[in-house]
Amino acid sequence: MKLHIPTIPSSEITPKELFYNRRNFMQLAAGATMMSLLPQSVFAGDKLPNVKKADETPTDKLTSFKDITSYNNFYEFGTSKESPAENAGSLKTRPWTISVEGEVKKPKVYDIEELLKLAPLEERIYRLRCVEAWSMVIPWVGYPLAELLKLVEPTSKAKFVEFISLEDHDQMPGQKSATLEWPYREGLRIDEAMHPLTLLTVGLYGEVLPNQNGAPIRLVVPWKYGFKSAKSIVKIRLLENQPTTSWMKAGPAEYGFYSNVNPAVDHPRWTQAKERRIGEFLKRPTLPFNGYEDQVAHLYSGMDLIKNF
Ligand SMILES: Nc1nc2c(c(=O)[nH]1)N[C@H]1C(S)=C(S)[C@@H](COP(=O)(O)O)O[C@H]1N2
Ligand SMILES: [Mo]
Repeated sequence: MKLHIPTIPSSEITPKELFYNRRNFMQLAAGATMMSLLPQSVFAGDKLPNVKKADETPTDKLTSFKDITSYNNFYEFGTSKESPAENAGSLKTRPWTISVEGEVKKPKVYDIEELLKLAPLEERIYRLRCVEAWSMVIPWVGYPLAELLKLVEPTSKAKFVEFISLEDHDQMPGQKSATLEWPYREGLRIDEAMHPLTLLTVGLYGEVLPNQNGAPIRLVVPWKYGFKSAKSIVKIRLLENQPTTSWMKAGPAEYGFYSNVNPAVDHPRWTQAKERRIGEFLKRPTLPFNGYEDQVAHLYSGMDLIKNF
């Protein structure tokens, strides 16, 4: 690497400046050597390199970066919509690993730097429908979770996949309250987890994920209510039996394991027939499977989706 040192005519340099410039140069040189030895990391706000643009652009207008990053549900940082953006600065996203374990032939602890390079990064513009009857349209960056699951070789007993978020009461002040059972746990059936729409997500709007959106790595399952999309994942377990999720424990009559977006099945305390798109005034009708019916309805053929809500 070549360093550009500003050249100042020697006649104008005082002894003090001479010392200062020399010290600066030495620090720069030391920094450059260290940087080339360290693995390259990226942080919130950095552009993600080599992202393949989405081939399908939905007709819905994208939600603004500001709304996506300042109106969040991330109970580890408090229960109000503003608290994740205010508090998630304390989350340390390096070093970070995801342990993939359970019913797999090749369990492995993956480092985040390896996960970032595991498969080509793609932009995916998805609608996100929160169970609270609001929605957004978000240009995520990631790759199908199936790319990772294939590498660990699930055994024939692997019927479900559990996602476990970070538990660290110092970094995550919301965990000092028992608003949910910590760590946050979610789950999918194996065929849902392997579906090409299920995205292991590392960015949005072309940039590294902001902490409040689940940095450094989260799931996005666009045909299910938003809470299925676990943030800041540290463990993925393949299981023979259906896991119990944090939301099922918090309210078994309100939050089922499947939680497919379904305008025909109301939440016990409010209707799911309509939703408010963040940034819009009038409500719009909610679509079955959040508009992804053509791609995913076959996963549930023969199932009673009122019982399996
Ligand atoms: N670990 C964890 N993951 C989580 C949540 C949470 O509180 N903790 N909230 C969920 C809910 S209810 C929604 S709607 C989405 C919101 O994602 P976003 O803030 O990136 O829009 O994250 C989901 N993932
Ligand atoms: Mo949600």
